[in-house]
Amino acid sequence: MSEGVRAMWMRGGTSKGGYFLKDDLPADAAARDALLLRLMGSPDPRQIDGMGGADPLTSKVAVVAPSTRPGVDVDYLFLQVFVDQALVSDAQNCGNILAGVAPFAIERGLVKAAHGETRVTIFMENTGQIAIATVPTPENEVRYDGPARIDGVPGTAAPIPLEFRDTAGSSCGALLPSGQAVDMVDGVPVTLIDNGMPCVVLKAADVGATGYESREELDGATDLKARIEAIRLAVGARMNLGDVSGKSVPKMMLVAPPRQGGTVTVRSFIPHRAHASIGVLGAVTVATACLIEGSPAAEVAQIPPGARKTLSVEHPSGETSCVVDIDAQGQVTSAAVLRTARKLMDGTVFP
Ligand code: NQM
Repeated sequence: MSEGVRAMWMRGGTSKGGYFLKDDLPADAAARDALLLRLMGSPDPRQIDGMGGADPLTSKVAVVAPSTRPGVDVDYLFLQVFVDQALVSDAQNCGNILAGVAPFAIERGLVKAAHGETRVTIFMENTGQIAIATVPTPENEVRYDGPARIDGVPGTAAPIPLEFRDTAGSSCGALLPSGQAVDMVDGVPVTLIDNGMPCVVLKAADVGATGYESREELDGATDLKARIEAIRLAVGARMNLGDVSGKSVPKMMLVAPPRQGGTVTVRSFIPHRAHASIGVLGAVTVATACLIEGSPAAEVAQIPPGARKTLSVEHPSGETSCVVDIDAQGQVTSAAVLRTARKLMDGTVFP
């Protein structure tokens, strides 16, 4: 590997990371993970000797391959490269890095660009589910610039809508893995829920927070972090995730009433640092929690009427809108989130 590895670096939504063709990485998972740790510069809180940005949100990897599944264009494996531990985890999905997968697949020739826009069907290997990304390709080439704005990213870029179906129970086996809307953990009412991302949703006020803190305030709140980590560790087995001490899931979602005219306000821990905004599937999962009667999220949420709802999740850098379809039983049947992506570098990285 001393000659380097072919890679593209991209911003996907509000995250950033390396995009690799599966064939450009070692086939053996242990060798692949060792290489990725080296490329990112982990473990080191500054990742000074690598490409990582010293933040879980910029220490991410997409591994992409042509798919052999019927009706699917590409397979996408997401890997979280921990910043300060020698750990690479495939235990979660990432809807932000997902935003760069379709442009990358087109750029690498795995998918032929249509004239106008190209729909790319992506199998998300981490959770075994499908997402459909639509990429503007006006001249049969990916267009990155455009008018779409997402909170947490300066400026505008080409819109890449992402559609998700059948995300309930992606990692936990059921939308509500404990079988209940509310569980009591350490005296705090929580909803254990997975609509694409395993999450523990609780009222910020129940753990002594407001839900309107900045990322920096939350990262500095040692007692609060210890309290919610104790809750997280206690629910791993109930969420069918086992011992979660070395895992990046479940995410901890502290909710409060909306302040900007949206549906709900969230401060998320992913799980040990506060998120600068919110994850894509994390947002879909919290939005779904708001629709569950009797849940802590439902108590603080403002829900708009109709079978197709735009649920605006307010977060530290703005809001993320999730468009969800609801069936007659009140279940979410599909969700869509608008993202953008940007190609930053295409070349060779050296271990
Ligand atoms: O929830 C961060 C992110 C994510 C994950 C995290 C994500 C999602 O913002 O789909 O995108 O929760 O670790 O990239």
